Amino acid sequence: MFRAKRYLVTSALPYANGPLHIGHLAGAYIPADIYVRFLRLCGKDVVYVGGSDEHGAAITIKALKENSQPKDIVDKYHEEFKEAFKQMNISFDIYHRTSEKIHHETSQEFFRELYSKGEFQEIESEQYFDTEANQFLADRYIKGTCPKCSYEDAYGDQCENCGSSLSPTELINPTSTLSGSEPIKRKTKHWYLSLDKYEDWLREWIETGQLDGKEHHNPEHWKNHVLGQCKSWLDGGLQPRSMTRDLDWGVDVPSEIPGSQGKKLYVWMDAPIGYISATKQWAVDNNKDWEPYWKDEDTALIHFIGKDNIVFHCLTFPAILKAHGDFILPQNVPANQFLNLEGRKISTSKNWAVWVNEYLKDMEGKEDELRYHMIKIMPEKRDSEFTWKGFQESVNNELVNNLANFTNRVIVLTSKYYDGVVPAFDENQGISSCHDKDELSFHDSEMISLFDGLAEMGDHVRKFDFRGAMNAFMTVSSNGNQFLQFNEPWKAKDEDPELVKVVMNVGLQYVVALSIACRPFLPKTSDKLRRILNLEPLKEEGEWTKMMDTLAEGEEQLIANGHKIGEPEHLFSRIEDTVIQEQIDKLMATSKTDTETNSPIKNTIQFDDFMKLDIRTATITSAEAHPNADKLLKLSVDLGFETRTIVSGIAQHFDPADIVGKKISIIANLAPRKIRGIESNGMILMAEDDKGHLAFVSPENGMMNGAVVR
Ligand code: B3M
Ligand code: ZN
Repeated sequence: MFRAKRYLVTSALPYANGPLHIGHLAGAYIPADIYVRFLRLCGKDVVYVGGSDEHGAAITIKALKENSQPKDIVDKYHEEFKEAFKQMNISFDIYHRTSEKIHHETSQEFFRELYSKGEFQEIESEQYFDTEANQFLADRYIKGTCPKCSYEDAYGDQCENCGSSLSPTELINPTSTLSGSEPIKRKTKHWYLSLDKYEDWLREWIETGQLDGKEHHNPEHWKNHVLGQCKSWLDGGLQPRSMTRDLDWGVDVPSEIPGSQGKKLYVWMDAPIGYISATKQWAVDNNKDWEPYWKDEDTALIHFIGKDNIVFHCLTFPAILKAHGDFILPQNVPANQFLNLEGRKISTSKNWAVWVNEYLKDMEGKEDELRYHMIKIMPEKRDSEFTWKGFQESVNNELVNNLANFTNRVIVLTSKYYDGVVPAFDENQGISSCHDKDELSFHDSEMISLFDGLAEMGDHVRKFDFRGAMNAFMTVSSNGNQFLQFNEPWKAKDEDPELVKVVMNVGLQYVVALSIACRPFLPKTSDKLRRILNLEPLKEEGEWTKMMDTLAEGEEQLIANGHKIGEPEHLFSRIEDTVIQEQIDKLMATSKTDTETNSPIKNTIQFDDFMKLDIRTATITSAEAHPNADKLLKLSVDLGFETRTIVSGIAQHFDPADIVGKKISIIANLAPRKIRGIESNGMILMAEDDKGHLAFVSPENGMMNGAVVR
């Protein structure tokens, strides 16, 4: 079995072309931060690296649109990110940036090595060129009609409607999103990495966990959706992928390579190498050696990312590392799914987001509250949803009513009964407990319950199940609360003062344990609790392990008798309805509608074009989930003279049972096409409002099926 001697943990490098939102936090930063803090609390050797991804077409395009320079944009966002991460207490050992010299050199070294090993194929191809903007167009900046599902707003690399990955030349009626003009094809030469060559090797590594004949990792420890995505890419067959671009911003293709002029590294080649350059810089700054973290087989490399980055971290980057040689591969890539917001996808262009920097201003001091709620709803296995109401409930019902209430009661009562001094107690006191264990003293049996609860939390963290871990943590807190409730020291104080000493001592042990256990989730709260307890703040140097050892041995206490605690102070305060309502109002008021963003009226068509469409009324007679796609429904629709199957991308908007019997309109003469294995005959007309809600376009009551709409 693999035993890590050290850990190198990474969080995806955010693109420095727009502010951070809560989806970023939930996807790649909070989970990584929990993990590394826990590892440090266990005394592990861990380096946690991150940084801004400052290259890529998105940045040049933004500069072009804003009439500024790429450098100005990345400088601005890099500083903003750094500050936001700091305030959210994301504990990077280094937060680097890909515009640094050390990164350009490291990336070029990779390119040279792959080039000299003959890993690239030089391929000349025709690519879209925007003559107005005078540049080749990155896939994302070409839009057109999806050849698979006819969705008109598909991007050059992907159709968001049917999920197919596309290449820009497949799009029907392509337009440049830069100038709005129709791009022309122009020849250009690029260096392609033969991913196909690595297909078998990658498959073996991912599916069996074997690496070159040796056990590398246990694939059962990988998340299902990560394995599933990898498998579906592999099953689709890997193609050579271009590792260079025609851009004027990015890492230069090394100049000694013939034809390198004007060519830059593809951002997805250089960005993951950013993890390595960040580690190098960290080593320089801290007088350490970076190489063991990337080259020793007993290092565990863990990448925290969002699901849209899976292919790059599980296939492309590992292939690059392998092609280069001498580097280790990730032990795990615990990617998260997406976080939605108030019923809709988070969208930067529609300003449908909770921006981290605004949250930090509006909700000053409530960093841990946000962390708490994000962990609670973390999209670990499936997409999840943030609502402001949900956030409020988490804070008021859980942080205030459970954690803060329990700790505060213990502290206040200790101050009141013992003048803040941890009471010594008699081992033989007390027999009744809600968590009774046979033949153990009252105190010992409580300490064992505490140990068990904490151990459970630790198990969840190690499995990357952070929701489960925080749940276990909160259970420890509620057990403490129950214990206090059960023993009612406020009633027993006068009749049985000896018992009350035991009870209060146990309560204090719990609070100390919570001050350590909360650290990965709520670092600021940990500091606060330690201050209230008049204990040293945690340095994250093995304190968890020490605590577990102390509890396991059962001799010493987590907090010594006679220790004087500090002043009571509330850990959390309630969030009022008005505060929540303000946030909801702000979201609604500042979000943009489709018409303001990307649905302008399309190009004029002729009457003849319209007459080509055969639109008919129909009724949905059955609806069921598509077996191979969670966004799709398979519908039967009655046209009066025939019944057809239509596959429609509305599964996330309607429950199949609710739409049977609905009157609808369809395009009846659309060429049939297979959508994820099912042939679809026609398209349902849907209206979408500015909030992304969908409605059928239904004829008025009484209209027959199959009537012509014109
Ligand atoms: N910047 C994409 C993203 O933010 C990309 C991640 C790079 S990780 C090496 O989703
Ligand atoms: Zn499509």
